Amino acid sequence: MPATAHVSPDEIRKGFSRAMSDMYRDEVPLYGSLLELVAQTNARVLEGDQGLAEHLRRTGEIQRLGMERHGAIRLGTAAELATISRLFAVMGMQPVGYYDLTPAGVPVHSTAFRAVHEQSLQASPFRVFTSLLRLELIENPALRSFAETALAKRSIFTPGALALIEQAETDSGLDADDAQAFIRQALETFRWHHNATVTAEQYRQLSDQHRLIADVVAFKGPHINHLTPRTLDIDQVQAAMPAHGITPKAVIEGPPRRHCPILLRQTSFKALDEPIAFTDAQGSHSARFGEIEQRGVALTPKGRALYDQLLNATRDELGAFPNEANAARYEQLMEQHFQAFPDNHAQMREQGLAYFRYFPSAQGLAARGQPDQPRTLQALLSAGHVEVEPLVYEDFLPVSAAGIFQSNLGDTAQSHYAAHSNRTEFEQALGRCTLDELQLYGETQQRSVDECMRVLLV
Ligand code: OOG
Ligand code: NI
Repeated sequence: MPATAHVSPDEIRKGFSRAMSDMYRDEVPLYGSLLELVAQTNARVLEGDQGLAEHLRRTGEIQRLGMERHGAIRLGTAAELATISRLFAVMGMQPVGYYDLTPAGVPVHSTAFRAVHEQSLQASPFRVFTSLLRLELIENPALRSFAETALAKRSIFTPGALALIEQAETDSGLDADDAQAFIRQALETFRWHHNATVTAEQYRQLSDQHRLIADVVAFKGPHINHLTPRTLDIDQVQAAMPAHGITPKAVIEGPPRRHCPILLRQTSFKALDEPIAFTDAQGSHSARFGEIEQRGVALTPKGRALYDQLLNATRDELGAFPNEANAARYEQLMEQHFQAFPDNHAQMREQGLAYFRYFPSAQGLAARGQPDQPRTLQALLSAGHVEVEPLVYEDFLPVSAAGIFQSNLGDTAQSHYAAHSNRTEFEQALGRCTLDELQLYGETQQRSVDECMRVLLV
C-alpha cells in the first residue's frame, strides 16, 4: 500500500505559528492592537521607501514580514526541555545558540528553536525563545525541594501530542490529518491556565524568591508569554504605542537607530495583571506581555565582538541599568559609542563585520556564457553582475533578552547569582547540542555565492 504523503515540517510550523497567533490574540486583545499598529507602520514605511521595498522583494522577505513572529516559554525540568525539543523538531525547528541570563540576574539559561535553512526561514520564520529554570539557584532547600516536587508532578504535554511526536519520529513525518491533529495537541502546551497548582502562600514564597520561579512552578504548563511581530521601524511604533493605549518600556534594547540596521532592536510593554485561582484563594499573576522587534543584518564574529564592546562601553559609562530616569542619556551614549560601527553595507562587507547574500543581477544573467563575464566574485561585484543584500539576523541577544525579562519582572526582581554559565548541563538536559548560529549564517552566505557562480559561470 502506498504511504500517504507527508506534510513538510515547514508547513506544520506555518500552521502552528498561525494557530498560536490566533490563540494569543483571543487571550490577549492588546496583542491584536499591536499587530494592527505594526502592520500599519510597515505599510507606511514601505510606501515611503521604494528602495527598501525593492531590497525586501529581492530577498523574499517582503512575503514573510507579515507572518513573522517569535514567542517565548519558560520550562521547569530537563525532561520538559528534552520533549519540547522533539516537539519542535516535528515542525523543523532546532535549538540554535545558548544564552546564559544568570549574569543579568535572571535564573535561567536558554536557546532559540527555529528553522535553520534560508528556504525554511522564508517559508516560516517562527521561533521560540525557550528558557530552562535553574532550580539549583533557589537557596532555600525546603523551597527548592517544594519546587522540584511540584514540577515532577506536572505533565505539560497532552497524551495525543506525545503519541504524534513518536509517530512523526518513527515514520519520519506526518500526513495532513495527523499534522492538523499535532498542531491542535501541541498548542495545548502553550495555553494560559487561570488555575494555579499551588496555594496563595506557596505562590508568595516562590515569588519572593524570584517572580520567574513562581511563573514556572505554580502553573500546569509553560504558557506562551509573548508573541512578537517584526516591524520595519521600531522607533515609529514605540512612539505611537501610548496613543494606542500601550505603554512601552523605557528604552529600546539592542543597537541604536542606524541607517543600516544591525542585529536586533526590541521593545516591550509591561505584563498584564491577570486573575488567578490558587488552590485555596483568588489572586493575580502577571506573565504575559507584548513585544516588537526590528531585525537588521547578522554580524560575523568580528562584527559581534565590536557590537559587544560598544554596548559594554555604553553601559559602563551609564553606570546603571537603563531605566526611565536615565533613558535619554542612555540613548545619547549609545549614539556616541556606536559612531565606531560603520553604517553602510559596503564598509561592513569590506571589513568583514556582517554576513551578506549574493544574487545574480539582470546584467550578470545577460552576460552568461559571454567571454567577458568576470570569473571571480569580486570582479562580478565590481562589474555589477552580482548584487549584495544583507543577511537578516534570525537570533536573539542575551543582554536584550535580560532587559526584556527584567522590564516585565519589575526592578525589584534584580538578583545577583554567582553561578557559572553551564552550557554542558543545558545540552545534557536538551539531549543534544545547540547549533552555532554563526556557522549557519556562514553557510547561507556561502550557498548564495555558490549559486551565483553556478548560474553565471556557464
Ligand atoms: C523571554 C525574554 C526574551 C527576547 O525576545 O529576547 C525574549 C521571556 O521573558 O521568557 O523574548
Ligand atoms: Ni521576545
